[in-house]
Amino acid sequence: MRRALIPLLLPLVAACSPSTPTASTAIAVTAQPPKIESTAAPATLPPATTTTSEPLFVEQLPEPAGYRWTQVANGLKQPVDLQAAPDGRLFLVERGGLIRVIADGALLGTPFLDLRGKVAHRGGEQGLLGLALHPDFSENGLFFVNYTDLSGNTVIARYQTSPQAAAANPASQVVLLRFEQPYANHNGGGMVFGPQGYLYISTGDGGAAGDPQGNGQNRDTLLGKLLRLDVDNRDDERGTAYAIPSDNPFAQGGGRPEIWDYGLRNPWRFAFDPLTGDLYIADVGQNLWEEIDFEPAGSGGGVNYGWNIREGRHPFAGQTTAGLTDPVLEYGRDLGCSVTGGVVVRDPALPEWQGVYLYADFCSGRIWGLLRSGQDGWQNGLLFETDYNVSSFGVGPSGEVYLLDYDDREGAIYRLERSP
Ligand SMILES: [Ca+2]
Ligand SMILES: [Ca+2]
Repeated sequence: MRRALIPLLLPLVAACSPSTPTASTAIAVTAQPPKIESTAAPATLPPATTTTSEPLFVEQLPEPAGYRWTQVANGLKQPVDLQAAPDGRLFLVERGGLIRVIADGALLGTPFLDLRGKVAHRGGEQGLLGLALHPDFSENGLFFVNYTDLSGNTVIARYQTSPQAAAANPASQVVLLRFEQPYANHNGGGMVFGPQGYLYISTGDGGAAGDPQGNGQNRDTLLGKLLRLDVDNRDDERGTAYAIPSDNPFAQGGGRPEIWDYGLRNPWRFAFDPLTGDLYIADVGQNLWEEIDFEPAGSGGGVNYGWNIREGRHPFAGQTTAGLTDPVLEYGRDLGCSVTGGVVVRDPALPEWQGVYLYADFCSGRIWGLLRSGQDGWQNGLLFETDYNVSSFGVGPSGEVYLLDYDDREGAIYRLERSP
């Protein structure tokens, strides 16, 4: 079976983890971490540590035996995203189209929003895939969703609610962007507000295998990209309910003005370090290599991450390397089959984790840490071996870190904590 035909969120994969993880399971490291080369970072990197204040990054990855993933909710149906409201609520996205709520530690029966009538979730990769709350959500009640509609095409839509309301008004939908998906898979799905308050959206290459349409390298399509929109303004000239930030790399031409980066295959999840503004993109590979791309704060965008000329650091459809940015990390089929991008830990309760970028493999359940180390290098280490199908990570209102264990019925949320 061709690797590309294995959906990222293969429902049957849940059958591969028959044991339901129990709460408060401490998971020991039982395998050697993958070997990665130290990769020289771009010259624009700020120092990884500073002597004038608290270090931005710990010097070593933490010893994982002192930590555990504690279950905080279960019984979810295919959870794929977690976002925190400023008032402490957690919004959980179920792939079928519900946004559910955890309030005061309890999973509520009434959903925050029910999009099941608008969302197709055929195969393993369609559905309600991403949620982002406006940075001023507590004042304006705006939030944004990314889903595949009943025709399988991608919709980016805005909703508005009273910030404290238990449920959003489904009639408040304003579609910002809609674009055709030529195949059912590779729909991206990530939605994150960046340091300047612009909304970043990850799109897949459209699907099938090997990017047959060449979308990753085609700057005239929104597929295979990271997009960057100004959702606080509209563009009456172009007739869009969003505006193009004037410093987007192709705002003046050379490609669709919404594009921030390109050459991506299926960047399901990406994250900014909230302290440094650095960007981490986890791009799901084709047959051989899963990868983590790194873009330092202050990048002007327009970065070409290589797909489909390259898969990871290896030739795929071509031999050139000119103008292409390789990942800072890759791993092969010996360690997993589908990377799930995580978050940079900035939990004040876990100072020994400061600056560690967590990521996982959906198939193998392995969870690694990637840490900027010194001026120009990286540490990477296997931290946890689990039987979770990690579909996403999230950050709570206090900076606490969660992971989502994907399952058709027993989907669960876990929080990273120090072992007692
Ligand atoms: Ca697609
Ligand atoms: Ca790449």
